[in-house]
Amino acid sequence: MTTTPTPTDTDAEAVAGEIAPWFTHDRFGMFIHWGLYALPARHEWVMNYEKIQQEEYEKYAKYFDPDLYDPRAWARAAKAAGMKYVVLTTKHHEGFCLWDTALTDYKAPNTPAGRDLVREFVDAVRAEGLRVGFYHSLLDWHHPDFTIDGRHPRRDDSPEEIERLNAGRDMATYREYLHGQIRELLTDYGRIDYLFYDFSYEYEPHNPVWGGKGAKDWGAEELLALTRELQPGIVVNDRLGIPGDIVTPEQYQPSEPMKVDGVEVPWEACQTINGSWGYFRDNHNHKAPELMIRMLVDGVSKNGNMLLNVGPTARGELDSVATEALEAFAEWMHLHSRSIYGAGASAFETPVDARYTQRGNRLYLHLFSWPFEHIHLPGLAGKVEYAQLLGDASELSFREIDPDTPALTTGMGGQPAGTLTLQLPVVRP
Ligand code: FHN
Repeated sequence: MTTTPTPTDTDAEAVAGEIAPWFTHDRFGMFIHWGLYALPARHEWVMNYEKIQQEEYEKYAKYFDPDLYDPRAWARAAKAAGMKYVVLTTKHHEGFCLWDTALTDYKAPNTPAGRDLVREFVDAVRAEGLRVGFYHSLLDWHHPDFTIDGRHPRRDDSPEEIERLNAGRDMATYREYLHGQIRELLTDYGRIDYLFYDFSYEYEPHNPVWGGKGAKDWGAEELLALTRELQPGIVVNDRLGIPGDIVTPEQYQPSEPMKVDGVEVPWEACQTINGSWGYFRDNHNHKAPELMIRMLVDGVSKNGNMLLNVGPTARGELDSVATEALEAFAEWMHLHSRSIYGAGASAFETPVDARYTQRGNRLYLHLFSWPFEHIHLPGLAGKVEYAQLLGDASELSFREIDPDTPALTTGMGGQPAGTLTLQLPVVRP
């Protein structure tokens, strides 16, 4: 049974040509990369990196038995961490489908999982009052009509062999498949709030085998029109090879608010915990939770969102690294979410090693290093009415040391360095 989301104050429909208000209000989402690649458990590109050929890779479908899959637990962990939307890979480049698609047998219901995993995901996310996003790979290394190019697992076959194989492949047929699956996903699962297409890559004319794929290969204009027709108000990313609603920097933080043709645009940085999107058992290179919290703050300070990825195991659970990160966010967001939701960049000059986020007349100063007794805030003289630590609302004294720079004495509040956030009601913007 598909439940529909409860309307919220940010549920206002997008004005034509503008992005749905919830996206720039909510700021923080969970990305989930889950598929057969969780079984080899060494990166979602393992089929490509190790050139595992189709016949061998398909064996993983026989052993995909996520007996501990509980998307409600995933959704609860996301909600507790302060995430407001959750984006699940319906199909990654491997071509394996998590939902009960009518267009291929390479799907979860035909594995020991034995059911439509997307249906349970959608119902669980909505039951927690969160918004639903689908990731959908434009690449498909399993589909017999997807032509071999420089990113295909068969890229190192001889040019003659590649030419022979591609002679029998028809991208027009693949486009029909791609559009047909999007029609299924945007028709059969109720309201979908966000679609993350992935990804277009450059043509490299000097090497026809390495030729990339872009808008014309996907039928991008038609696909985007179909997306908006089936889900009015949906947020669509920028990876079809034509402009979408948002820009999606990946695994980096932009240095300032993002612009396209000189005009500021909504953006979302997608980030991993350890450099791998899919579950990677032996990768212990994970970011410290404090660093990821700062990345969220940094993004909001530049009018951006953060989509933080987790890669569940093949049994369907989040691993301890993901759980530790989400618990750290839960603790921080419990006290600091007021400086994130509905907040964005401030026009005031930011002190060194700090970020401002501003929401209305509330200015939030996030200190990334502990100031010694004072911190000087340029441009705020005569503008600050009151200062307090956000975490415990305790008052902080401040005074104006010159016409332009009030200093704040920072009480040695109980906040660990790096999360000292002050709330400054700015009386005059
Ligand atoms: O190739 C994919 C990758 O596996 C992952 O899904 C990321 C997430 O944004 N997108 C592509 C790389 O840009």
